[in-house]
Amino acid sequence: MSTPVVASPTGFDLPTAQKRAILSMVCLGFGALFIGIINGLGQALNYASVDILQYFPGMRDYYQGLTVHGVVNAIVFTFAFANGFLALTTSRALARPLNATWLWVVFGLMVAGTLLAGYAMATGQASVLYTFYPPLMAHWSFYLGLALLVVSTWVTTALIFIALRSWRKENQGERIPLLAFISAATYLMWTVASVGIAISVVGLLLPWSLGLIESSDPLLSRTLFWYSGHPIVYFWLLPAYVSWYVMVPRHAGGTLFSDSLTRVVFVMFILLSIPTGFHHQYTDPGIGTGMKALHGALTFGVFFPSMVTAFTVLYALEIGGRRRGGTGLANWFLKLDWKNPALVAQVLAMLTFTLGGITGLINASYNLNQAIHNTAWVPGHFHMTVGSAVTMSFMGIAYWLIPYLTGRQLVGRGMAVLQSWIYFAGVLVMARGLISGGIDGMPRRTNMLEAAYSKPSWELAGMLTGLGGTLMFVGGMLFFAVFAATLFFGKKTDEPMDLPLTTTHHPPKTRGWEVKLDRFRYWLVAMLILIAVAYGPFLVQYLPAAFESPPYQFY
Ligand code: HAS
Ligand code: CU1
Repeated sequence: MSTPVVASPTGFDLPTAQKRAILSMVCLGFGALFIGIINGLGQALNYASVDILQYFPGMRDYYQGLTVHGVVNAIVFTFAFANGFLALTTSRALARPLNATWLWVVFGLMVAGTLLAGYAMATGQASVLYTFYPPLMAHWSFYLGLALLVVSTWVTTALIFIALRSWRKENQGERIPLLAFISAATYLMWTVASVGIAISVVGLLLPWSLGLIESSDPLLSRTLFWYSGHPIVYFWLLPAYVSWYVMVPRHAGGTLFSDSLTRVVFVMFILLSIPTGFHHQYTDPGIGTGMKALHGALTFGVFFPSMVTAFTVLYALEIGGRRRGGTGLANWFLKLDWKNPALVAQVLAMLTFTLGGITGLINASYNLNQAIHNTAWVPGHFHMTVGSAVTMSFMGIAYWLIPYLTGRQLVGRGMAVLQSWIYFAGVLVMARGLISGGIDGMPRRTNMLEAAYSKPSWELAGMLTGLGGTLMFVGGMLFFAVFAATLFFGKKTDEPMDLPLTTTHHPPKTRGWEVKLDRFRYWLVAMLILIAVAYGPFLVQYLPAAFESPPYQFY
C-alpha cells in the first residue's frame, strides 16, 4: 500500500497568470544557461590549447569569459529555475495560488539583476570571476546586479512562507504536505545562508566600488562569500532533490520510501549546510586550524543526507524497474523506461552525482584538500555536481514542466533522450580530464594558452577536457533545440495536466515525534546556534583588524 505525497493529488491547477510568470523565470534561467554553455565551450577548449574566445564579440580575455560562464550558469540559471520551480511546487502542494504580481516582481528583479551584472561583464569591467574576491574590483553595477538576484530569492521565500502560514491557519493540526515542506526548507536554508553574500556585496563591495569606502578586506569578504558559497551548492542541488524524491519515482513507476525520512534529510540540510564554509578556505591564513577542522567534520555531517538520498532514490528506481518486469540483482535497472527523457536525464544526473559526491568527500578531507585545491580537480568535481547532476535534472524537469506550463506537447522526445546521453558522456570525459590533470598539478582558473610552465603530461588531460566539453556543448544545444521547438511549435493540447507526483510507502505520521519535524522555528534556532559556534570565534577575533586592502583592477 502506498499513499499520495500530496493530499489533494488532483483538482488544483495553477492560474494562467502564475504559469506565465513561472514560465518567464524558467525561460530566463535556460536563456542564461545558453550563454553559459557557449562560454563553457571556450573554457573547455582552452584546456586543449584551442582559443575560440577570441572570436566571441566583445570578449577581451580569458577571465572575462570565465566570469560570464560562472555567473550566468551558477547564479542566474540556478536562481531563476529555483525561484520558478519551487514557487510552483509550493503552490501546487498547498493547492493555493501565490500572488501573481509578486511572482512578476521576482522575475523583474532577476531581469534587472542580470542586465546590470551583464553590462559590467560584457564591457569587461567585471572580470573578477564568480567568486569576486577583493581586492579585485568590479564596476558597481556588477555588485548591484548580484544583490538584486539575491533579493529575488528572498521575495520567493516570503511568497512561500506567506502561503504556508495561511495554509496552516486553515488546516490546523495537519501535517504540511511533503512537497511544500521540502520546498520551504530549501528556501529557509538559503535565506539564512545568503545573508553572508548580501553583507559582503551591499555592505563592503558596492560602497567600495562606488568610492564611498576606501579599502576592502580580502579575508573577511572571502569568509562571508564562503559562508554563503557552500550552502549555495545545496540551493542549486535541493530543487533537483525535490524532483528526485517526489517526481522521479513517478517517472520510474516506483514509490518514495518514507515521508518522514525525506523531511529528516531536508532538516539536516537546514542545520548543516552553512557551518561548513571553511572547507573552501583550508589554505587561507588567518583562520585557526581548529575551526577549519570543525568545518571539515561538519562537512562530513552534511554528506550524510545525500547518502540517504542515494539509497532512497535507488529504492524508488528499483521498485519501478521490478514493476516493469525487471529481475535479479541489476536487470531491473535496464527495465526502467529509457524512452522517457524526464527520467533518463535525471537518472544519468544521479550517476554522475555519485562521482561528484565522492570527489566532494576528498575535497572535504583537510589533508587531501592540500593536493587538489586550486587545481583542475575542483572544476572536475563541480561539473559532476552543479554542471551535470543539477543541470541535467533541471533539463529533465523541463521536459514535463514546459508542456505543463504552456499546454503544448513535448517536441522531439527521441532527441531529448539522445541529448541526455551526449551530455552525460561529455561530462564524464571532461571530468576525467580535469580530475586526472588536477592530481598532476594542472591549475584551475588559468589561461593555459599562456601558461609557460605547462607540463607535457597535462596534454592528454587537456584534450579530454576539450573533447568532453565539446560533447557537453552539443548535448546542451540539442536540449535548447527541443526546448525552443516545444515552446513555439509544440502541439496545443486541452488535456488537463498535473505535476508528476509520487506516492509513499510510509506516509506522514499524525502522532509522535515526526509531527515536530514540521516546526521550522526549531530548526531555525538550532541552525543559528550552529552558525554562531562555527563562525563566532573567527569573527570576534578578526573583525577588529579588518579593512586594509586597496583595490586592484586589471582591466
Ligand atoms: Fe562541492 C568545491 C565538498 C557537493 C559544487 N563544490 C566545490 C565548488 C563547487 C562545488 C562549485 O570540502 C568550487 C567552488 C570554487 O569555485 O572554489 N561538495 C563537497 C561535499 C559535497 C559537495 C562534501 N559541491 C557539491 C554539490 C555542488 C558542489 C552538490 C553543486 C551542486 N566542494 C567540497 C569542497 C570544496 C568543494 C571541500 C572545496 C574544494 C577546494 O579546495 O577548492 C557533498 O555534499 C556531496 C554529497 C554527495 C553524495 C552523492 C550521493 C549520490 C546520489 C545519487 C544517487 C544515485 C542513484 C543512481 C540513485 C554523497 C544522491 C545510482 C544508480 C545505480 C545503478 C548505481
Ligand atoms: Cu563547499
